[in-house]
Order: sequence, then C-alpha cells, then structure tokens
Amino acid sequence: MPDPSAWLNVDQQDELLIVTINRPEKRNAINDALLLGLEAVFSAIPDGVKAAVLCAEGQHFSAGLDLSELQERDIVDGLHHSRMWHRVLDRIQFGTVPVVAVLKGACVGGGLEIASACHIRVAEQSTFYALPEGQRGIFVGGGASVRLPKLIGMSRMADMMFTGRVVSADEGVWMGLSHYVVLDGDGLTKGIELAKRIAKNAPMTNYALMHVLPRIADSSQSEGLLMESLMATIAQSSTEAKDRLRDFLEGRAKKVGE
Ligand code: 1HE
Repeated sequence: MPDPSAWLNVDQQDELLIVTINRPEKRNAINDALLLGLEAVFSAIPDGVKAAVLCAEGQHFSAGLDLSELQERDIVDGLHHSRMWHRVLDRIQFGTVPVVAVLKGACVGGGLEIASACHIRVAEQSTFYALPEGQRGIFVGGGASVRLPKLIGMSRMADMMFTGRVVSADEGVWMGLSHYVVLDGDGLTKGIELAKRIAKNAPMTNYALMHVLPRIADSSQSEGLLMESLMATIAQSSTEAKDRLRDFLEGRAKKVGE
C-alpha cells in the first residue's frame, strides 16, 4: 500500500494540530491508504494538543471515495471496506480532541461523510455538497446514513441522493451541513480561530460534548436525562470547573459575549 504520509500533512501549532489532506491532483479523492493515514493521525494525537483542524490542499475539500479502487472489490471486500470507513470516521468523531473541518469546493460523497464526523464545519463560499452515490449506482458506505440525518434530517438526505442535486455553501449552512460560511476566502483562519477557542475549554467539557452528548441524543428520554445528570455532576466536581466558577464570581472571568 502506498505511503499515506504522501497525501497528508500534519503540523502541530502549539495546542492545535493542523491536518491537511494533500491529494489535489485527484481532487482529494480518498483511497484506502489516505483513509488509514487519517486513522493513524487521529489515533495518536500528540500530548498537549487540545483541538485539531482538518483542511485540504487545492480547490476542493474532497471528491469522496477514490472510485478507481471501488471497481476492484467483491461483496465481502466491499463490506469490510465500508466497515473500515466506519472505524476511521468513529476515530475522528470519538477521538481525543474536537476537530474543526474547513470545507471548500467539492465536499461530496465520502468527503461529506468525513466532514460530518468532525465536530464543527466551516465552509468557504466555494463549497458545494452532493451525494452522487445515487448517480453512481451505489449507496453511502462511510456513515452518512447515520450522521447526515442528524445534521439535516432524513428526508433532506434522501432528496440529495434521489436527485443528486448540488447544495451550495449558503444553502448548506441553512440546512445544517456547516455551522459557518466564510464570505471572504480564507476558511482556515476561521477554523483555527474556532479551534483555539475550543482548546481553551475545560477538557471535561470537551469530553462531554464529544462522547456524552451524541450518546444522549441516541438515547431514550429517561436514559438521556440520567446520563446528563451523571455527566453534569462529574463536570461540576472537577477542580477546573470549581476554579472557573470562582473566577467568575470574583470578577476575573469574561462575561458572556466578551
Ligand atoms: C477522482 C475522483 C474520485 C476526481 N475518485 N478519482 N465521488 C464522485 O462521484 C465525485 C467525482 N468527481 C467529480 O465529480 C469531479 O472530479 C469534481 C467535481 C470533484 C472536480 O471536477 P474537476 O473538473 O475539478 O476535476 P476532474 O477533471 O473531474 O478530476 C481531476 C482528476 O481527479 C481526474 O483524474 P485524471 O487522472 O484524469 O487527472 C479524476 O478522475 C480524478 N478524480 N474525483 C477517483 N472520486 C465510503 S463510500 C463513499 C462513496 C462516495 O464517495 S461516492 C462519490 C464519489
């Protein structure tokens, strides 16, 4: 298998890890080596890193699955391949640090699946979203059927697949595909700014948002409320929470909006 580091740049900037998909000549199409490279990076976040930014070289975030590899798979290989995507994207979603995705150009198929496993999505104005699997005669296999309905609702996802339509950056933010649209060019600056803010949170808060909130959302009301109480009690009893509350009460902490 080719060396995945050829298609991934990883740059630690203090508390942030900037991970860049670097295969622009193939519009950042994701082959197996690149996917496994992402798994390796997000499985070994260096000590001291508190948030990550996932961005891409070139004009496009990702054209999705490398279709040249798809042609060679039989049914069993196809099943393992889809499960490999699930494993890697779970590694991003349920890893050790929150991940901010910076989107531009094509964010389609598997590219949208990767973006939807990240915790915050910033879209440059050039971003466009699509699920061309329907047109290619296949089905999503990288977790989109689970993650996208949570972002935009099942019927909007079905519409994207039935019709193959392209969703613009502006429509995408309205639908819930991204949290932010950056009007003037540079999404990376915005992504880094957000990641720096996230890195300043108490680690227990970020843990709860990454690992507990999605489980609560998947639970029944009574289980969810119990999990919320347990998480709230653990978070409140941490030394960091006590210090932060004291800072506010004694006038040292920022007010909301400052
Ligand atoms: C690729 C891929 C790819 C480009 N796999 N090689 N994804 C798709 O169905 C999207 C397919 N791609 C496109 O529609 C277009 O490439 C774009 C709209 C993203 C960009 O267009 P453009 O004109 O800038 O680039 P291009 O000329 O189409 O592509 C440049 C090269 O990248 C070209 O290779 P070359 O050797 O001829 O230079 C393309 O073949 C190559 N390329 N996209 C392989 N996807 C876990 S399951 C997920 C299932 C899916 O993701 S299905 C959706 C797949």
